[in-house]
Amino acid sequence: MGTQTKTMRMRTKPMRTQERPQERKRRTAKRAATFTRTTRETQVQVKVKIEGTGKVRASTGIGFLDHMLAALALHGGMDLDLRASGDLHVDQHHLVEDCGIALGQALREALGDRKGIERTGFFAFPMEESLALAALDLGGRPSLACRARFRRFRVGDLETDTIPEFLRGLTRGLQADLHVVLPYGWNDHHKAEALFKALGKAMKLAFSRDERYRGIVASTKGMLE
Ligand SMILES: [Mn+2]
Repeated sequence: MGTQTKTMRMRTKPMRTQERPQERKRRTAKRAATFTRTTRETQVQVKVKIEGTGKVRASTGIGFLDHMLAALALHGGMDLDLRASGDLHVDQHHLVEDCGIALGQALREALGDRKGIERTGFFAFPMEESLALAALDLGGRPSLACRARFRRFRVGDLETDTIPEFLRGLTRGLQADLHVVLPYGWNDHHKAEALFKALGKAMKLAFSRDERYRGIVASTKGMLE
């Protein structure tokens, strides 16, 4: 009887193989990347640090896009320096889409093997009369669902029909599945800004590290593809 009680009270430490100092360093290091994308149409340079300190600079030649990128980075808790130039004399399509692709690629490089991270994130961001929802999965399969309508052709100097193109580029660069919804709202500035802020917050959560996933990817398959 006594022996049995003793056995039941026994506690076992979780089996965890000793972590090499090198692995620990990599697991806890600040995640950052620099990425440049050059085509005949545009050039985009991105520097990003996932564990940021509020240093954000965006310069694309489109003021409202700069404002949106700054909002995304700030609410995503990351440092961002994004500079872009290109064929704005054609229209904004190439440049905005390529900014999305390049930002996605830079983030993808900064994330590395995606081990030890939350992987998914979502957020509902209110902005006065508008609400934006964003749900993100870093599962490795690029896909976009965008349910967002704008009243005007432009918001500030940004053509509103390029917003889904930015998001599509981002999902391709980042290898992520992204859903954004604007269930209601009136003012286009508020709607766009709420959308980018919701996305930043969803990213912050999806990128965050969780000790419970140490050394593994958060997938029952054991890999992300
Ligand atoms: Mn604003």
